[in-house]
Formats: sequence, structure tokens, C-alpha cells
Amino acid sequence: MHLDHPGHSHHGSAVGADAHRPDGTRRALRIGLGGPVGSGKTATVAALCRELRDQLSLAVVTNDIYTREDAEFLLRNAVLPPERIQAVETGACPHTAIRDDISANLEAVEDLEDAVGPLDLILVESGGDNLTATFSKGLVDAQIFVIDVAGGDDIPRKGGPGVTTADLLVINKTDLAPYVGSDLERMARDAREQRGDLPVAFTSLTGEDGVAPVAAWVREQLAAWTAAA
Ligand SMILES: Nc1nc2c(ncn2[C@@H]2O[C@H](COP(=O)(O)OP(=O)(O)O)[C@@H](O)[C@H]2O)c(=O)[nH]1
Ligand SMILES: [Mg+2]
Repeated sequence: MHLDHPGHSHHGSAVGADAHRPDGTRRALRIGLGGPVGSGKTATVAALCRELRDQLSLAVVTNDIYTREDAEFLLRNAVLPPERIQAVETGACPHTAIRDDISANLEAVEDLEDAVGPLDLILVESGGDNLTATFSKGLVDAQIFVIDVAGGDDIPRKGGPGVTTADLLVINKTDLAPYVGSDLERMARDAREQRGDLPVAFTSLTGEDGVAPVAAWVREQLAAWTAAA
């Protein structure tokens, strides 16, 4: 339990919101993925879909500023059938669409549940922003913040709400650490200092099964969600 992070349930897990739809059926667990542009959010979503789609009923919402590029990448790579992927175009401010005016995202989530539900899990990828973008708790039940080692190994030390409060911090592209001179030990130490007991996963999505630690965390969240419902 993390007493310094309100909103955490008594199960030692991030999820704790109302697990039911108005008609009494259990709704999907919603997990947000935020973080700077290029850190590997879409790659993480794609890898999670491949890892989980055989056991779970999944859908994805993407947020792009003016395009549908992330959704198109997921479609091109056939990680899910097209009817399970919805794109929200956010205009100039991607953080607004996941934090302040979440109506378009909520509509996308609800449309997916109506169209292809019942769903176990909906992944919502943010449009990519700076280090301050976090999801409204009205939109997602838990959030992952994705940074990468090539963005500089001082990012965990600099903190910010994403790094400090996300339910899971993913530090991606560990395969690049030797080339960009990033010190993974130092990143782990700094992250621990900022986050206390909140978990951190180091990933490299170029490797076989590189998303495994994130998938394991998602499965834990889902188990807690199902137990609560
Ligand atoms: N070397 C390496 N490249 C990665 C990794 N994960 C993602 N990438 C690449 O980084 C670029 C940006 O990834 P993307 O998922 O689109 O980032 P997003 O903007 O956060 O959604 C793409 O070219 C990916 O192929 C990784 O673990 N290692
Ligand atoms: Mg993306």
C-alpha cells in the first residue's frame, strides 16, 4: 500500500474504481499509457496486444494530435482486428484530451465496449507530451508512464507527475543504453527515490518477449480488478 499516493486500493494494486457499468455488468479495466513522443508507447501497446490477445478480450484507443498514425501502425501490424482500435484526434493539446476534457476518450472507450464487448481490458495511449502529462482518474483505472534510456538518464531524477506518480514506470529501449551512455543502475536508483515502492520495469522491445514485465503487471491489475468486481 502507498499511503502517499491517494487512490490506491487496499489490494496493494492501482485499481479501485467502480468496476461496473450502469447496467450492472463488469466493465473493462482501462489502462492509460503516457510519456514523451517516441519513448515507445505504441510499441508497448502493440507488444501487449500480441502477448495478451489470446487470453483476454482487448481493445485500444489512440490519441494523435492531427492524424491517426498510431492507430494505423497498430492496424498495419494487425495486432488487433480493426473494430477493436479507435483513434481520437486531439487537436493541439494531447494532454487536455486525457486529463481535462476527456469526453472524446470516454466516448471512444464506451463505443468499443458497446461494439465489441464484453471486454477485459482497454489500453488508452496518450498523444505523447512532455513529462507532466497524466491521465484523469475519470478516464483510466491505472496508468503506465513510458520513458526511454535515449531521452537521457537524468529523466527519472527530474521527476514530474508522470515519473513520480504513475502506477507503473516503464524505462524502455535498454538495448540502446550502451550507445547513448545511459546508466541503468542510476536510473533505477533515481526512480526508486522519486517513486518509493511504486514499481519500475526496464524493457527492450527489440528483444524476444521484451514486454514481459509490463504484461505481468497488467495481469496483476486485471486480477485485482476482477476480484473487486
Ligand atoms: N531500439 C529500440 N527501439 C524502440 C524500442 N521501443 C520502441 N522503439 C522504436 O522507437 C520509435 C518510437 O516508438 P513508438 O512506439 O512509436 O513511440 P511513441 O511515440 O511513444 O508511441 C519507433 O521507431 C520504435 O520502433 C526499444 O525497446 N528499442
Ligand atoms: Mg505512439
